[in-house]
This record gives sequence, structure tokens and C-alpha cells, in this order.
Amino acid sequence: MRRQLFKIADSVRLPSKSNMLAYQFTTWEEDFELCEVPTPEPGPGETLIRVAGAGVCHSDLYLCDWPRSMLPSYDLPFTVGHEITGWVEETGPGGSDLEAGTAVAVYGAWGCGACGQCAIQSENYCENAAEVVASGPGRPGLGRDGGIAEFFLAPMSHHLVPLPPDLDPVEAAPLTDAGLTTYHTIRQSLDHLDEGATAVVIGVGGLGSLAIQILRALSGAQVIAVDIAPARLEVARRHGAHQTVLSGEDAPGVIREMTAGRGADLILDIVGTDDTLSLAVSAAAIRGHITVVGIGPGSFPMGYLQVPRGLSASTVFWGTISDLAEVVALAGTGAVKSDTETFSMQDASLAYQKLREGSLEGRAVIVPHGPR
Ligand code: NAD
Ligand code: 9ON
Ligand code: ZN
Ligand code: ZN
Repeated sequence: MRRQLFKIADSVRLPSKSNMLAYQFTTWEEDFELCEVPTPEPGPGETLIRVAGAGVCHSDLYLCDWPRSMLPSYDLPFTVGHEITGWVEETGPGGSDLEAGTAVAVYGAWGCGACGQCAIQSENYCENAAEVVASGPGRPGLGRDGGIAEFFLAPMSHHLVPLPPDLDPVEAAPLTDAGLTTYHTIRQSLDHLDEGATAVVIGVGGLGSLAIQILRALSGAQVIAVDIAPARLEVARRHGAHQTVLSGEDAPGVIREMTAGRGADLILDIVGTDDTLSLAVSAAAIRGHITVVGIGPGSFPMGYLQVPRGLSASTVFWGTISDLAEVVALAGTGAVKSDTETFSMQDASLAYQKLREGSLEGRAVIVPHGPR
């Protein structure tokens, strides 16, 4: 049984090998806290990972911002951070075959391993997800200990994906969720992106900036990026967006002009509010497809007379382990690159503050052992 030792108010810590720093969700509806906790030891089947980088995702903010009633009944405290890369440190009996020092990405959408979706390697769509969270392995950083700590304990070795030699493990951290989710989304929608097609990305944050690059790498589609922040539209252009549009009431009309009146064939709503979903529907082409990626609270009316003919819509949840291996390989070729802004453990709160106020320049990645 793990035990929280004490909360650290500043950078002072106990000089002990058996303790480590961990950034934890300790109290419902309150901000996370830097704590000192026992360093985990790998038991049977487990692998201890020395964390290289742990990405800061917008979904983490929901943990402390949303009322407790909207979240699963997690056991607190736990270490946050679900975008994890690192090096194999130590393996328990029957744990990973990977040698100590191997750089790995951690797949975080853990499933039950027994249902129909898990049987077809779609753990992200596990049919027993509620039980996995309530009484099973849970998900790292989302109910059980995650990666914003000096070490991370991986319970199952098949969740460790080796990184290509030229890929910096710190830069690779956002690929484990921001990259994985957008790669999965785009890969399964490629049949909407024939020659001459248009894809729209709404929300150019951590996920959106990777989505633009993945769209450019996997398709010949015209890519239009939409954001409320002009600075993010500059980022979108740098990552290969052909056109950019400021979010607002005029945006659907502007997108129609950019597509000779047809509208967009694929729209990724990476925000998910009423406004962005309404924009997505208004900008969609006949037989277009909307994928809702953002976990905003919005919805849109779906009725025969309310949407373009032939419109389809879906949601996504992370991606599969093979999607993770593929996006990591793509990044290894240099076709996709995460913009990262690194923070020490002591500055983890600052990273979340900057995410909340929208002032990050790249995906925030906490580097518990400092840059390599
Ligand atoms: P982020 O904070 O890095 O980026 C959000 C971006 O959206 C920012 O650039 C912001 O300016 C922009 N934005 C906000 N309101 C907008 C509006 N009305 N119109 C256009 N742009 C707007 O967030 P992130 O970490 O990239 O996460 C994005 C969303 O994806 C979050 O809701 C997160 O919870 C969700 N998410 C979903 C999955 C999944 O599996 N479905 C996985 C990871 C993250
Ligand atoms: O990966 C994320 O950011 C989301 C999908 C996490 C939500 C969850 O509970 O797994
Ligand atoms: Zn996430
Ligand atoms: Zn399952």
C-alpha cells in the first residue's frame, strides 16, 4: 500500500533513495500537489520506468476542475500524467524482456484484456472500461499512478513500445496521447481524404498541432486550421496548415469560400463545445465526416433536416498499441515533430497554469530528471 509522505511546498526534499517526487491529485476539486512518495519496486510482471518526459494534457485539467460527481470514483491520491516516455530501469520476475536502458513510450489506454475489443487489440475501446477503472488496472494518471514522477511502474509489458533510436524520448512524450489519438483519428478517416479533399482541424493546441502534421504526412488534403487564438494560427501554418481561420461566427462561410462552396470532407473538432460543433456541422460537405476528439461539454442536433446529406459523425478515445507504434515510427522519420516546452517537477504547477491560460508555446512536458 502506497503512502503519501508529505507535501512539498518548495524545492526542498528528503535525501533518500527510497523516495521520489510525484505530482499528485490529492484532493477532489483542488489543484494537484508536489509530494514525496515511496519509489515503487517492480513485482511480478511489472517494469519500473525511469521517466524521461511526461506530457501535460488538457484532460488533466478536468480532474481538478470538474465536480467530483462528473468523474469516476477514483481512489485519491494518485500521480497524474498519462503521456509517458522513459527508460527501462528494472524488471520484476516475468516483466518486460526489454533491456535496462531501452527507451520506451508507455501506452496508456489500458483495457481488461478479455473482451471483444481487447481481443482485436482495441484496448482503447474496452467494453469493460468502467470496471477497469473501478476495480481493474485503471489508466495511468487517470485513477492510478501516472508519469509525472521520477519513476513509473508499468504493470503490463505489452504496453511498452520501444522508441526509434533518433527520437528524443522527451519530445516523444506527447506522442503517447496527443499524437496517438490524432493518428488514430486520421488513419481511420483516410477514405474521406481523396484527391482534392479538405480537412479542418478545430483547436490547434497539443493535439491539433500534431493533427495538422499527421494530415500532411498521410494525405494530400488541403488542411484548414481554426483557433480562437491568433498565435495558434501561426503555429498551425508552421506545422503545414494551408489556410487558417479565426474561430467565430464567420468561420463556416470562410471555410466554404476556401473550398469553392463545397465545405470540408473531414472535420476534427478538438475542442467539443456547442460553438465548435455548430461550426463543424456548418462547414461540413455533403457526405462529410466529423470526428469529435475534444472532451468539451457541447452537443449538436443530428437530424435529417439539420445536417448536410450523408454526414457521418463519430467520437474517438485514444488509439491502439499499433497506432502508437506507427505514430512513433512516423516521428522517427522526422515527418512529425512535437513542439515541447519542458518544466522541472518543481515547475509542474506552472505548466498547468500556462495550459489553463493558453500561454504555452508547445506541449508542456515535465522532465523529472532534467533534460538529457
Ligand atoms: P490544448 O489546451 O493544448 O489546446 C486546445 C486548443 O483549442 C487551444 O489552442 C485553444 O486556443 C483552442 N480553442 C479553445 N476554444 C476554441 C474555440 N472555440 N474554437 C477554436 N479553438 C479553440 O488542449 P489539448 O491537450 O490539445 O486537448 C484538446 C482536447 O482534446 C481536450 O478537450 C482534451 O480533453 C481532449 N482529448 C481527447 C482525447 C480523446 O481520446 N478523445 C485524448 C486527448 C485529449
Ligand atoms: O487521453 C485523454 O486525454 C482522455 C481521453 C483521458 C480521459 C480518460 O478518462 O481516460
Ligand atoms: Zn490526454
Ligand atoms: Zn476489454
